[in-house]
Amino acid sequence: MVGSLIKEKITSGQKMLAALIDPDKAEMSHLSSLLSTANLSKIDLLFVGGSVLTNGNTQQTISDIKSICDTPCVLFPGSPDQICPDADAILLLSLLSGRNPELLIGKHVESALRLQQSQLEILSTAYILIDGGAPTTVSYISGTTPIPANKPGLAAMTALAGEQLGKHLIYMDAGSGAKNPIPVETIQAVRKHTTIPIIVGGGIRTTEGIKAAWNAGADVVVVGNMLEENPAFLQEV
Ligand code: 1GP
Repeated sequence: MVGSLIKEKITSGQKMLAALIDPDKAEMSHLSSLLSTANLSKIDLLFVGGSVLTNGNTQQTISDIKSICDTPCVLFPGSPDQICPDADAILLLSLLSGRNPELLIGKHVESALRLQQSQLEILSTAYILIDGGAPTTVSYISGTTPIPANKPGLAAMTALAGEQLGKHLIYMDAGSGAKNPIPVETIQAVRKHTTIPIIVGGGIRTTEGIKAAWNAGADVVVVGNMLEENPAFLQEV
């Protein structure tokens, strides 16, 4: 179970790395070279999904991944049509930084029965967008404004509200391809005020960036774009 794996790693003082796989960019040849590097680099989790898909097929991507490696696949869905029962778990995201009711509860109601039938492990997640210095697909598609990067207190209050609402995880995201990653002060503020595991991603392009997020309190760091551009960079981690 992915939730237990995260807890075990935290208990044993280990940090985790997740790779974001975008089904739109996941042809088999690309996946196999990326995942052979992922195996070598000991990536702990594969997040699969995107804010919006054009021609990608989540089901096919999960099946291709499962034929190559046994790293747990966690859905990171931008919409209910990305729910795939063959994954190991799903980040059931509530976009708490925004005020779009569809992404706070509407889509969850629509997908509740499908999720129950899928028997996917559900990881209820407080999803918090932090401004990454330029508009991102996720803020545009969700129709929400991210929390300003220089307001760590607001991020901490939002994350704490998520924990009080019973979420299992916090995912702080600057958005895929963000110009700036989330400032360490913001991660530290959220860590100080919450006790549940913290996932951090968006715009992390260096091994120093990964370590800075870990040291600031992230339990899981997510890399997407940089891994697609240069899979070898993870070998340094
Ligand atoms: C986006 O956190 C992920 O949701 C990964 O972002 O593609 O910028 O690494 P990048």
